[in-house]
Amino acid sequence: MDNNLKEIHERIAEIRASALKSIAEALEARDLPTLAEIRIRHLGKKGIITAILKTLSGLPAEERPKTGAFINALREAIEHELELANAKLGSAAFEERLKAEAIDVTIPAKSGRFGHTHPLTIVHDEAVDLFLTLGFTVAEGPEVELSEYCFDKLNTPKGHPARDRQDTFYCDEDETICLRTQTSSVQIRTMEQLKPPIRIISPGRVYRKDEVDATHSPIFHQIEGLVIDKGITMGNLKWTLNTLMRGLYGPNVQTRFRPHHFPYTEPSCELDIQCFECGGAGCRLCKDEGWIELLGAGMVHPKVLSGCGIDPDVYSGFAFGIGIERLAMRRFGITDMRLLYENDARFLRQF
Ligand code: 2NM
Repeated sequence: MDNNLKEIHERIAEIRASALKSIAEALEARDLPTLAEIRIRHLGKKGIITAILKTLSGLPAEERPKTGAFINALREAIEHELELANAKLGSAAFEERLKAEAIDVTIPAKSGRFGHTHPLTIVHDEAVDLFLTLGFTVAEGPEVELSEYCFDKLNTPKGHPARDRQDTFYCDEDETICLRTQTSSVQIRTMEQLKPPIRIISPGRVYRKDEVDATHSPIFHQIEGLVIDKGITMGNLKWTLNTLMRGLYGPNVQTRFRPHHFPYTEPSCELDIQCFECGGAGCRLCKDEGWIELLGAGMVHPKVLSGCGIDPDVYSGFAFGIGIERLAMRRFGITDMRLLYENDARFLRQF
């Protein structure tokens, strides 16, 4: 029995010495995996400490508590040393990671490549903003529209050349539904729904059966405007459009109102501005005319008003339509409309 006791105590001393030596070596080698392995080998369920505890049963009863306390002290010593070593290595490893992953926030950033606003959108936004400051509201409507709203209610009855299959995309054989050829249909819908005073613009996409060339596209964009109230005159029309032109082309722009014809306005006119390239002398941009045609306008026809339930004896109003492509081309000196749709970044970057 004595022999047995002596053996166990020698074994405990051996384990203590070899465990502490391995821990010290692993710490020296900064070897975290080995520390983990030492922990399992000594303190694990099937580890050395558990095994030696089992041999307690071979001791006389009076020797067991004291020897058990020795083994527990050994367990605690190993645990303590392992924790110390882990803490030392752990914080050192953390410091190393911090150093390796440090970011120098004082290095200037690489500048990214930004996109920018399309020239059509630039002039669209400018024009819309100007109208908003004048108290207009934006109205929208469908692009697939009843022919009634595109033509009939705009004093353009069946048989009118504007309704020709050559010019308009119809969606059915009966020609009752079409792709809108102008956003006037939105003005009609608004007049039917709201009582005057009305002050709206309707920007949007419109469709014509045109072949693509330097100045035509089957899909293009428009801003139309409409003002209806008591006592509205051609004078209000001229002031509004002159104000728009100054906003778009600067305070010195010269305008010219020329008589024209539209079925839905009476009287009707077109608005030219004096060529900003040559000052009116004649050049390539204005095709030697000195003037550049920009938009159509007029006093809303009494038939159009009454067709929408507005009494033309009480109310009057003006309307106008501007092509956004034309506006952008004049504004930036672009001579081929197709460039606006090809989305070649080398072209678009210039604006
Ligand atoms: C234009 C030219 C002249 C116009 C007329 C109307 C409505 F609905 F009030 F009758 N809206 N837009 C109009 C007038 C459009 O585009 C060149």
